[in-house]
Amino acid sequence: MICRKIAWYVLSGSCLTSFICCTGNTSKQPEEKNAKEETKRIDTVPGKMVWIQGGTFQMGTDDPAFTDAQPMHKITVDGFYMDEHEVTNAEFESFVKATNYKTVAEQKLDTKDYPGVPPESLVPGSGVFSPPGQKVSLNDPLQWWKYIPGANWQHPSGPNSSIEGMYNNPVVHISYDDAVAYAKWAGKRLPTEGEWEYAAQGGRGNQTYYWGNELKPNGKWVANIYQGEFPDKNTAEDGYAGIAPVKSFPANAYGLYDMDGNVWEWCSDFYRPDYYQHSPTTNPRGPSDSYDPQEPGSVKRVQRGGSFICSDEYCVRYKSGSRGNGEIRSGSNNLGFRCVRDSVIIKN
Ligand SMILES: [Ca+2]
Ligand SMILES: [Ca+2]
Repeated sequence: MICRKIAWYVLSGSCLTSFICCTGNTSKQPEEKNAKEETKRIDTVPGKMVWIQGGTFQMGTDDPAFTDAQPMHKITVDGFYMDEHEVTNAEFESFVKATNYKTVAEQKLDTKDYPGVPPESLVPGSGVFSPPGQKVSLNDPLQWWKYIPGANWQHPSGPNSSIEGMYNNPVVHISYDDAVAYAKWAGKRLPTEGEWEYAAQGGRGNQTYYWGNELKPNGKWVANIYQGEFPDKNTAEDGYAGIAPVKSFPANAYGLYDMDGNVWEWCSDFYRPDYYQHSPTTNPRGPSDSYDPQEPGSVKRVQRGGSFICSDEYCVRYKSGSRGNGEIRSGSNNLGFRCVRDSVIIKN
């Protein structure tokens, strides 16, 4: 996932030394007061959320390409509600209208975070996937990632773009901090990495892809990923060269859409590549802080599921069990989120 530090790298002319491939439901639970003291679980499903029954599963992968997702280990998660799809532009707009919230991509960059960069160059913006138009080395992400001043959730490709007609698309250019702010407003939270993977498996167990072991079951693409030669020849065989409206592809057995592909999704866990070697077996919530040896100075959280620019050629992290990560104040036009909510026990 692109790091907002791309701004520093681009603006300062430095090389990017590492690079990870790579309705706001405001309705409150009823608080009816009844003379009868009775405790019961709310079994009604909140709008656009599905109940994920808790259980035990194998987390991680044996794929040697994903050393930070090893070893495979058995964990148990409690049940929870999960948004059936990625948070959309329409949902995020409801949040912004209600709160006047400004995302990180819309805020001025702090000079102390970007040493050596002239203050006049520190303009709000975000990373945008910008295919170079010719074949390039896959070792240099700056060939296809550009820091675009004025790019943010309302202007996904830059200041001259808008979300008009794209209200059912997942919101993008969302940093971790932005996602947490939305979740709090909606009375929800971000999923833990364990919850996310359990939900993505949809009861299938650990397979190559969350949808199964075949890349194209029955000859059909079942997620919005990248087809063609990366990054300059996107054949869009799945119907979408960029982001797809949510629910454009089939749901998994739990009724969840686009867990694989479309846009990356934030999880609440701090990122550490060795966490699976000692994580708890019940409701793991991630390490107490983050450490990524590739970017040791950055505070990072986990991201999951890959995006519309993931393929077997580049950013293979849409595969089952694989992990992504990102700096918490960074966003890009392939990064969004979805929320979860605990079951609620109330007294009537
Ligand atoms: Ca696609
Ligand atoms: Ca997704």
